[in-house]
Amino acid sequence: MLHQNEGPLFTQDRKIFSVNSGKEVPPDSVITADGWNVTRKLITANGTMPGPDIIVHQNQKITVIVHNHLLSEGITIHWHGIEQFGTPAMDGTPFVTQCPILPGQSFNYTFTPRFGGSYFYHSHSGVQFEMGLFGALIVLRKRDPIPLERQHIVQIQEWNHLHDPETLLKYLNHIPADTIKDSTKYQTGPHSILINGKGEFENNMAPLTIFHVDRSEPCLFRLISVASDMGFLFSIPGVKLVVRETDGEEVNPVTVDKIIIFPGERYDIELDLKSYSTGVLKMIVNFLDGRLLAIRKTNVGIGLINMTTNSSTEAEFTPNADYRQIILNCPYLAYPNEGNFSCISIDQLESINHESEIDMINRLNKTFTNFLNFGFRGLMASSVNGRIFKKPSVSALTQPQEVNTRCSKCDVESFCTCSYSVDLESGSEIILVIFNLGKEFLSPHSIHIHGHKFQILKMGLSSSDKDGNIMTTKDIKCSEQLSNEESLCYRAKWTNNTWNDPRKIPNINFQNGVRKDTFLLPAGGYAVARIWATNPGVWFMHCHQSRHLFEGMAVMLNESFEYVPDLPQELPTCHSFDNTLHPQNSLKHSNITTIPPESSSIPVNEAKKSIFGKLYLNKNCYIKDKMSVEIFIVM
Ligand SMILES: [Cu+2]
Repeated sequence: MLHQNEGPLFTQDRKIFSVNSGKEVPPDSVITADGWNVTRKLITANGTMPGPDIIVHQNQKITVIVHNHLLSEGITIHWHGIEQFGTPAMDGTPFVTQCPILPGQSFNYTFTPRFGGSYFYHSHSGVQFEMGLFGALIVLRKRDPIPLERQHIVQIQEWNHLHDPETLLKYLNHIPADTIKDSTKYQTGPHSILINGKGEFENNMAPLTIFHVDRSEPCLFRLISVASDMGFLFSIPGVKLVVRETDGEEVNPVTVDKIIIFPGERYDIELDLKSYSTGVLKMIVNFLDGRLLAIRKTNVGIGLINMTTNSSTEAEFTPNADYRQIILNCPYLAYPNEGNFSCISIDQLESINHESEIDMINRLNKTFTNFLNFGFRGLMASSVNGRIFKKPSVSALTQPQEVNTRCSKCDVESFCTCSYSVDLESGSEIILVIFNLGKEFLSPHSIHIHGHKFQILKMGLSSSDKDGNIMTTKDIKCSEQLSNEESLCYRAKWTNNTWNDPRKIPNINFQNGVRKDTFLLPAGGYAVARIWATNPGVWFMHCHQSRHLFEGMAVMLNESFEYVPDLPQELPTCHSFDNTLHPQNSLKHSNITTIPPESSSIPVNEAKKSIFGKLYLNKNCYIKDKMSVEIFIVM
């Protein structure tokens, strides 16, 4: 660690000290990460990692001015989970909804969060997210039962304290797959887990994040996975976790012991600590390794919950070895290698429909089913339906005539590289069958959608045996000619034809299936999810595990383009210099009209009344009126 004024630092007793003077240094004056004594380059918002919390009210219009202070990289900021109703150009996806903000430029992101809950913002350009450019975005509801002063934000990330993520990414692609199991040998794997930017490595007693709670009242912890690739298992040993929300969707509360949380997911949990003695509770986060998500016992992430003002004794609880613990968000029917656990899958959560979805255009009585195989090829390119996603060289939303989405080189059993785009017909009900099957490498993925939340209607979980073999689902048929194990599974169907009417699928929940913008797709299994094509725009849908995204596991949803609202005239354009563009391959754009006022479901008056730019502050952080991006050299 390196301090701006004090020079090199060392850690001791959860504190940091100057090597030169021996003096203690204030813990928030440097980004300590896991306390490893080597410097690493970071890219941050306003100089902190995580960046400042942004806390706003539901239906409050906000503007965040992003200024790019970097010398050599373009950026965009994505508002993860915010559906951007009527403001598709504010989604912050480079070359899908906007051109990157170049060094020295700024971009005003103005939008209105329509639903409450826990969200976050992060760079969607390159590896800047992994280098520290992220922060929490919390949308408060009037009816939220726990007041802001008893809410805590828990951002969980993996950390490699030696390398920059770009080097790792390139390096990893050149290592033979069979040697990757020993990731520490190549120093490619993460070394530690950070909670709100703080963690430890090999008991180095680096400073940890401490959450101060008054145990006489219930408190809310908003878990946000800002991980790059890894799944985590979260628990507070001895404490029941009452799950109230996920991804901004309120659910009938479930009480669990542990939660699996994958990159981009959020879980809001309520804790009732009245019955505990005073002292310090430990929040524990484990890495989940491999396709079976084996619980790693080392490199644990720790956060401290201090239930008194000045005690450092550990709180008492009596672990009961016979007790069968409940894990939420299992991607398998059971956890064969991991002790005494019961599983709750995500489709067992029930949504509390306090508010209906928002439609920018009218719904039609039409249903389309799309099968999307998130194919994973180990350390080679990943794809969706065999299309390895290539970023357009222009902003697809704002320069539709210049986008080439042709994937003509893709065959039923071969892949190709292209800017894959799926058209969604205006106003229709879209059933997405999302799976990970075929002869490619089976792996759980964290599937994220922009502009929508998936309503999870059904999960088709696979099962696994103790040897790590996965028994894949038989509900999906990959090919007429080949077995599922032989096919690449790019043109899949339901095995049972009657399921083409989604309402005839057994155990499907159209009533109150939970809505999530990010979910854990089981290896060898599937999810049936629903969206309504009533939010016109071009939306990115991709695996939120960065490595898989970079390799090409992404698709654009070209939704109701003729109803895309008027975009700000001044939006920058960008393109390669290429005089061989073929306009006939562009996204459908011919009848761009403004949205008919009678079909808008957002009351115009309400939008006009909303407050402009007023941000609410968390007591533990600060926010400037401008968010800037700066390089900080730390550690
Ligand atoms: Cu993935």
